[in-house]
Amino acid sequence: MGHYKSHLRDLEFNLFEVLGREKLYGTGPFAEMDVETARTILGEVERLATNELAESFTDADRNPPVFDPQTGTASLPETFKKTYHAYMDAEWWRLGIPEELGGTAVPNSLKWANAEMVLGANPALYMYASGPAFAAILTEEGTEEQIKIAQRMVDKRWGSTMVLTEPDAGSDVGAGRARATLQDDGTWHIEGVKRFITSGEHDLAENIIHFVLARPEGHGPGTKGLSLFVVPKYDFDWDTGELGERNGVHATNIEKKMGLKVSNTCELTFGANHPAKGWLLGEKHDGIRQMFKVIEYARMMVGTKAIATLSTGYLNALAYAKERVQGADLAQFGDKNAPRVTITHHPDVRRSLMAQKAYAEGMRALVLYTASVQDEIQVKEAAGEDASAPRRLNDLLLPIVKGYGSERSYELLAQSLQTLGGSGYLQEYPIEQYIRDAKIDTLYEGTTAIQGQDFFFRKIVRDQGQALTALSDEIKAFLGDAAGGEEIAAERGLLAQAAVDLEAMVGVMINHLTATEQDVTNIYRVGQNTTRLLMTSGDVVVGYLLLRQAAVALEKLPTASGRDKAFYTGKVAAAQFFARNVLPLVSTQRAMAEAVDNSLMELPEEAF
Ligand code: ST9
Ligand code: FAD
Repeated sequence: MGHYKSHLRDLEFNLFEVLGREKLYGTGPFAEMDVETARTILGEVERLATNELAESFTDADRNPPVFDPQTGTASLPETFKKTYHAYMDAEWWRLGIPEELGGTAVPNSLKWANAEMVLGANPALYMYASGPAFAAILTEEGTEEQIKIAQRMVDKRWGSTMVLTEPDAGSDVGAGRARATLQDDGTWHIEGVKRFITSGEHDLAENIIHFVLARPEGHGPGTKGLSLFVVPKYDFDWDTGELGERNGVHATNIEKKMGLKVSNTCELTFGANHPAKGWLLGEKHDGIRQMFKVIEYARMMVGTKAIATLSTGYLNALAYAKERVQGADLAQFGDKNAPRVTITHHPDVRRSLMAQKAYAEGMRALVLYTASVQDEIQVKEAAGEDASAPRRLNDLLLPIVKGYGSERSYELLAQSLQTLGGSGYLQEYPIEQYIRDAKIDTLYEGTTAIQGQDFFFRKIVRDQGQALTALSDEIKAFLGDAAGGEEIAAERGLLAQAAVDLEAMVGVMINHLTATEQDVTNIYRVGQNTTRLLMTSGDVVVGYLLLRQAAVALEKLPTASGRDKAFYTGKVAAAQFFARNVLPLVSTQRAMAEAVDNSLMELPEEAF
């Protein structure tokens, strides 16, 4: 048995018992889909993930690729190549790829449910395998002619990258200095150094298509002056895909990292000795908007990766705890001869396991709930209807999935490790690697600080609170229905109070923002609270989703038996635990947000 422990039962519970995804099947854009097929796909992906995909996870960490400056590449370990080809040959990557490129239309909820298992089993694999997903940006934003590139990418299974970051332009993408110069033949030459580029160089595919932000000569400063260019590793015939000359983009270094070691993180140098030829994506200089389509996808992916890792971390910890015998039952503290028990008998271990379970399952619910909002966008757009409301809601939820999902997963993975005691610290178990591999999730695709700012300034203030109000109304409607009855009445009360406190927090931040009209330094008070708001909002949404699940479970429990009974009982327990142990903290967060002054900002730097 490999390291990866999936939770297919919970994925299916979310999709079919809570979110009612089956109602979309057989209609609209998903006319070809039915529940049985969906369950078969999930089962097959689970089998693949737990076996072939998980197989190289440890070996590729212990024997990571090493950069060879002579050849300018870092070959991937054979074990990982085997995994990669097993995944590509199984063809599940076609789910959600545009049909015109040979993909299969599926609701995003099904796509992300499958993605969770792949990302949990072998996260770097998903990234190396995302060339066909990248091709979609060409179908949406490219010219008629450029759609040929998309088709070649899919047919030839080429790799792909998103290329934004530079040494002096990380969070501040607009500080990028890479330049683009128009050539007489309509192509562009890119010059500059990009760093930290995932999958920027490898030997899994014969070609790599880079999507690069660079500034054309004479264009303005900041992100709005950037354009998006398609730059291949090898030039190629757009009709046949036959490879031509090596293009002037080269890996000049590959980073040595804390974790996710098999994922090559590359310094890419463009146009040093030889021109790096590229094409402007589409016909307009509109790079940052176009790149954000990729970023939105990648932020969803990073959140899903983090949460998938926590889930397998928890399930590994649980399996260990059920076996590990240590100490006597606390209730027998007076008896030195009391029998030794498994650690699941200890209240403190139970507390920690339940925290891991509640967050892992609550954040899975968050991912799939967000994906279900994306389903709604897909359905409405296919029907030619206005999809702005679900779009706004999806926009609001994305920083929670990414920022909150990654922070809480990293935090709770430490508890998964703790459950194993000293053994958790050993490489014999997967959790130390999970922690190393998951740390990156709070950093790339926009750090948590950036997610917090995006959440407040763009997704709440700029949206004039429309999506937030819609979500808050949804929670109020759930509370109004008294779903789940008496059994979870107290917990619904805790959710209601947390929702009030959260609204008040937003209110105080808006007041601070408004007060910048009198004194601009009030913006610092907002800035001290943006991450707090993001994290607190995540707790409230997860609390809501867990209680929604508990209400469904309570309905099913009277007729459930065996494993189902245990599953539903666990659902109610997780929701109650979360409501009792996490939601009351929202009041404290509110009080802290209200009390924020600017003393921190007035403190001289030397005092730190
Ligand atoms: C990275 C990669 O870290 C790590 C993993 C790699 C994995 C690769 C595999 C992934 C698979 C991908 C498959 C592809 C599938 C594609 C499918 C496509 C169909 N939402 O606020 P302003 C835009 S990569 C949407 O003034 P600043 C918007 O156009 C590196 N759009 O920003 C806006 O204009 P307007 C990741 C947004 O102050 C414009 O930007 N690096 C959003 O100029 C300007 O907005 C980062 O993530 C949004 N939320 O710049 C950088 N926000 O307002 C993090 C902005 O007119 N830094 N736009 O609409 C930031 O995000 C900064 O906030 C900043 C600030 C750069 C945007
Ligand atoms: P900085 O921006 O310097 O941030 C440093 C600290 O300051 C952070 O804590 C940050 O939150 C904080 N901070 C910065 N600005 C602000 C602000 N305005 N307000 C509040 N806090 C702020 N990039 C790509 O383009 N493509 C890739 O494929 C890619 N893959 C990556 C893979 C790995 C393994 C790594 C490590 C990075 C990757 N990146 C990639 C880059 C990644 O997106 C950046 O590292 C990230 O955006 C942060 O930028 P930075 O590292 O320069 O940190």
